[in-house]
Amino acid sequence: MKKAMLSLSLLSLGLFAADISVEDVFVKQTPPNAKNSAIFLTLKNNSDKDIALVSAKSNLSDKVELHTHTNQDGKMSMIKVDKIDIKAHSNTALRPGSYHIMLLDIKNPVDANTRADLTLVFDNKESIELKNISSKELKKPNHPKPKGDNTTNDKK
Ligand SMILES: [Cu+2]
Repeated sequence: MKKAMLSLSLLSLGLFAADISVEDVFVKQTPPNAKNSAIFLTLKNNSDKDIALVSAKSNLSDKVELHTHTNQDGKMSMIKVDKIDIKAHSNTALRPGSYHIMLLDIKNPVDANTRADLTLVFDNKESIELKNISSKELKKPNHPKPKGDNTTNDKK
């Protein structure tokens, strides 16, 4: 058991750059004819300075953008952002419904066998290369309740 823990921590050390580390990275699986996907991850800033993610590249798409979601008048929409900030000694999570690395015009649909490579470039000139990122199936967000369904949590 101890041996397994050790090799696991060595493995994660491999993902460390000096100032930024990456956790919980995955690419979203898509339907067979999908045009777009996204990569999600958590960025950890281990330094004393604020750092920003400024661009990304991937083998899955030639058009990779940094995006976030906004909620305007109750409508969720995606917008492109120039950078994603990671404050000193804190984490920024790229998660469904929030920040994400958008893969536009993907070359192939993303299925369970897809492995993604990803390069992250930061404003301190550091970059991080991640290889063989596995994919994950995301559950659809909760469907709106059908009209007239006033279901509550009351159990009778
Ligand atoms: Cu997007």
